[in-house]
Amino acid sequence: MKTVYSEDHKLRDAQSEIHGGEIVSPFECPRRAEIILGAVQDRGLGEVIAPDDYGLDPVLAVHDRGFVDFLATCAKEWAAAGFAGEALATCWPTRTMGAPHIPEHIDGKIGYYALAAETSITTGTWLAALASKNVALSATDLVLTGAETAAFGLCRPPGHHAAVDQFGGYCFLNNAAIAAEHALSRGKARIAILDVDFHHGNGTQNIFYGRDDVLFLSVHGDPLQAFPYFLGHAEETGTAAGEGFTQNYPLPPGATYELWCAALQEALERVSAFAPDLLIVSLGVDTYERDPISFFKLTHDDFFDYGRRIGSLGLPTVYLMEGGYAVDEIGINTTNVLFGHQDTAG
Ligand code: SP5
Ligand code: ZN
Repeated sequence: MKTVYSEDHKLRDAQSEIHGGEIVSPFECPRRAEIILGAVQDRGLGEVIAPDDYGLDPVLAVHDRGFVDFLATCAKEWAAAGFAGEALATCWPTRTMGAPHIPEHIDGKIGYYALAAETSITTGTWLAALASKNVALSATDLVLTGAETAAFGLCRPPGHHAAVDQFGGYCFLNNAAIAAEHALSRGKARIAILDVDFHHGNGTQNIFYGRDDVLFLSVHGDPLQAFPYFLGHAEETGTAAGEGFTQNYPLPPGATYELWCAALQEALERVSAFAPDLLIVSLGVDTYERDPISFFKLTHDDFFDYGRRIGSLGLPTVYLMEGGYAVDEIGINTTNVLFGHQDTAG
């Protein structure tokens, strides 16, 4: 299986994350991608190639123009406002306020476009996010052109928390959604997105909630107990034309592979019944038993096993990297899924 990778991910190198009331060094760090790349190379998964540049059109097919402009200029505006640290949101349009206007001051604007406070915006963030969506699009094109039956986009920063006009949860542009929309624009009729990251893919759900051409399925920590806390419940199944095209599988703290795999099997049956032209897997490996911010109990072997299950669907498949914060073991866990896939799909 080929891997698409860009060094530009290193431009996203934030120093601050709000965690447990402290400012800590971010869990989502450049070393994550380096360790995954190392495992891809050391274990001989396949060729590693650089992405093409797809420009902004595929981004604007998914995200709001004002949001995209905000991401592109936020770090500069923050510095120009005289703030010394990285850009962090501290004030939101909450349930009692709504948002009748978009603030002009960057301190207000960042609150309008943020869905969580933990994620800072730095000077290199925008270029890294652009490179990450190019990685996703290039990996998708490897499969769309028929050149490959499966491909791995080593995306960083991740994307699945990014909504139409919100960033957060370490995500800025929704790589999986951008890839799905791109595949539709290239003549594919039906796309399935299977999100196996520990966290609910609230952004992806948000983007496709009213649509019947993209099936969204997510297995994740119950939002009553885990980030992103306000979306990802089992009763969210889509709206209007999209009714029945979203399915969530929230699982409780301590969930083992037995429970997790039962949910995955249900999701895979939904994928098969939908018979998509393309399967996009939002691949987060923060389901790992020693992940520092998550609560599932998957082992190294479990990642290989579920890769086999996904591969046995026999669908054109693009894996796009999302989360995973047990950095020393992120390479083995990620490549285990990809080798598992290859083991059945050939
Ligand atoms: C892409 C991705 O995996 N994003 C995750 C963003 C999670 N950010 C908030 C984490 C809050 C963690 N609280 C954990 C308490 C653990 N003891
Ligand atoms: Zn995650």
